[in-house]
Amino acid sequence: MIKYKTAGESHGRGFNVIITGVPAGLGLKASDIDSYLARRRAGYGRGLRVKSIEKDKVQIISGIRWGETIGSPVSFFIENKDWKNWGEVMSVDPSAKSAAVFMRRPRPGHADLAGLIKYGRDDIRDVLERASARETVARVAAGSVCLKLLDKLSIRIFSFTEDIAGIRAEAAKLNYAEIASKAAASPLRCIDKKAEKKMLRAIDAAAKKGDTLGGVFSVVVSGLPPGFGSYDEWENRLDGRLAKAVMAIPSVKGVEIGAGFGASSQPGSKVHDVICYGRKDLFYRKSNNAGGIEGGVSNGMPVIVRAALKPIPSLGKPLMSVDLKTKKTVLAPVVRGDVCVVPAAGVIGEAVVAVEIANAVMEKLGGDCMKDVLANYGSYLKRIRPFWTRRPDKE
Ligand code: EPS
Repeated sequence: MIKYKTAGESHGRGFNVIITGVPAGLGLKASDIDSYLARRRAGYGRGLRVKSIEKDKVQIISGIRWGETIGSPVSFFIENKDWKNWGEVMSVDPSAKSAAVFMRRPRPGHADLAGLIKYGRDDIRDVLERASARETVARVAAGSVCLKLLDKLSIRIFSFTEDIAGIRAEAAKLNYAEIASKAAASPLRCIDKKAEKKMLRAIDAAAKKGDTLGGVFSVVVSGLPPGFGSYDEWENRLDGRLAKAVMAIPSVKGVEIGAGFGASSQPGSKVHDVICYGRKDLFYRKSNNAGGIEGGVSNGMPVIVRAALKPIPSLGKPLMSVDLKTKKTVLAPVVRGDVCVVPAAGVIGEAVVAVEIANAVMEKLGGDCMKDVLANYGSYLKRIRPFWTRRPDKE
């Protein structure tokens, strides 16, 4: 099993991430991971801190020697460059407490009030520091290891922005490689230039008004053969595992697999993907409303996961709240933040999906080193050869 844990606070020293279960012999360089981290920081609508303060470079602490994993836990440290400005506020020294200004106005939509009640704290800072989406830098670092692993098996993952504040990108008749490269070239990771223009304008208008915007991103897994995930126990279903990982991204409020909610309003005859057989393609589906998963098992079609994000809760023009001490109605505080994080969330989506897919792959194939993983994969692909074959030209 590939598992990871993160530790760190938004304005603390930085983030640790420990990833266990990574097979030995996987080539990994710090620069590979850094390039994923840079993609997460990018995107129009990000705030001052991610644009100009944070650099997000991993320090490899363990698990890698001479450019390869060695089978021990892989761990990274990612420094918060902003920490130097927060040394006093985030001090571990008890004497710093007397000078601290407590945050007592919880922001609607944030973890502020619920977290304060839960952990019995007096200062909202104790809550927001860990609830902050800054933590996703560590998730992306973990995901980038899994993306590398999956790449060795020709399983590729990419994302794109489908919607910002109700402005929908038109679906284009492009193959997946073209969608991925168009998304990478767009400041919003959007492949529809016309929609992108409107989205950019909407973000500028929201920023001017001190408001924030949500949206929808899609993650696609291409090249995943049938048979990963299982219906044997409820928690092994691949769709359930993906939904949990994607729903746990900050601000995500809805997750769909394939046609998702849209499937509920159609009759079964219009929803289910007809099974076909061709000499070259072998068994394939005419459509992909199932989003590549049937019965909790991958069916050989691309896996499609879509997520809806609420607008982030730190508003430039704040909503009303209540002061925790005086119980008086007050404005929530204005804190520095982002206007729209949908493009960044897509990159985080790729990472958390990669962890789940890599996990399903390792669970099925086993293997302590890449040689074993690849040999086991080869033998599985050989066994299912009468049913499924990779067709990159069709993806
Ligand atoms: C965040 C608030 C902002 C974001 C931060 C997440 O930070 P700050 O309050 O320091 O300006 O910039 O995201 C990141 C720093 C990041 O790397 O994603 C929040 O409250 O969730």
